[in-house]
Amino acid sequence: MKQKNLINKINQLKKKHNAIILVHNYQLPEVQDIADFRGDSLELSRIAANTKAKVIVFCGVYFMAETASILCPDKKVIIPDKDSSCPLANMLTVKQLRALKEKYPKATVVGYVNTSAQVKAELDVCCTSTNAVKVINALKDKKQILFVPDKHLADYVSKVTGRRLITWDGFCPTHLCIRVSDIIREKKFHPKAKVIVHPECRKEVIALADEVLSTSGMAKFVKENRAREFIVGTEVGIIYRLKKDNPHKEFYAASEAAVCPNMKRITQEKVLWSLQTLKDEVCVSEEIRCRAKKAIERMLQIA
Ligand code: CIZ
Repeated sequence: MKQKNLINKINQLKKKHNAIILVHNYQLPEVQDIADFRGDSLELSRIAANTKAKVIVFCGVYFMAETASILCPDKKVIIPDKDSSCPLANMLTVKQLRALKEKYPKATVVGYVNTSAQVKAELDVCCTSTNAVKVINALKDKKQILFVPDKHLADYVSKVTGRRLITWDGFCPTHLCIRVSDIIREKKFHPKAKVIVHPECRKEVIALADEVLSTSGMAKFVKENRAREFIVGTEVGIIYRLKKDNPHKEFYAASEAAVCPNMKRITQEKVLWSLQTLKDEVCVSEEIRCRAKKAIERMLQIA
């Protein structure tokens, strides 16, 4: 089908089903182009919760669509490719988390949003890369904190807050593709560029950054900052958005290897299929949903 026809069909079906398309910052350009809203996982979930639309087409990895479903049980959340999973989220199972909680029974458990709904149900508080520092700072009275599953984010948060955290050995394989040598090379090519990196990067990379930011933090920072050039240390998909929003600025990927294959599974064809079939629906059991929602609500109260 020709691209124009495909987009027309998507728009007709959106109207028919009262649907909106939410697209994560790391998605393919063709998917970003049909977004009603783009953002990070929490921004998108909050839009999902507040929209009048009845159907949410969530273009991101599975845990993100689950988060939207946790926050809006009255809506149908569908994902155009249910196999878009997050390797970092898959690195911590409920069983592993329960064993860790048994080892540290008095610890407050903080979990990154990159976790399954079942793992979220075991948390005291959830956090995102935008608010992790705020969340930890708000737990001043807590003696012991477990921070799961990303050890690099935990290391960064620990450094900024001065809090010792008990961590898990999880990591994002895509962010680990970004190396110190990449930043050094790009800085040589673009000496005036500001280096912005994601806190899921390794600490040696973070040490070379001008700013450490989530994807929504990056979108805001580059818009407001006077610099005209930026070296971007995160999944390369965000560069399409940054360039589209800031056509007069230049963006250079710290590493072209930082591609998340799961984020690239969704295409315009799959979005059309999703709207034609209203599949695949993301379902979280009511018991898990209510417990997971509490951890998200605690985060929202703090941040
Ligand atoms: O919360 C998100 O969307 C993730 C995983 C990263 C980010 O910084 O946007």
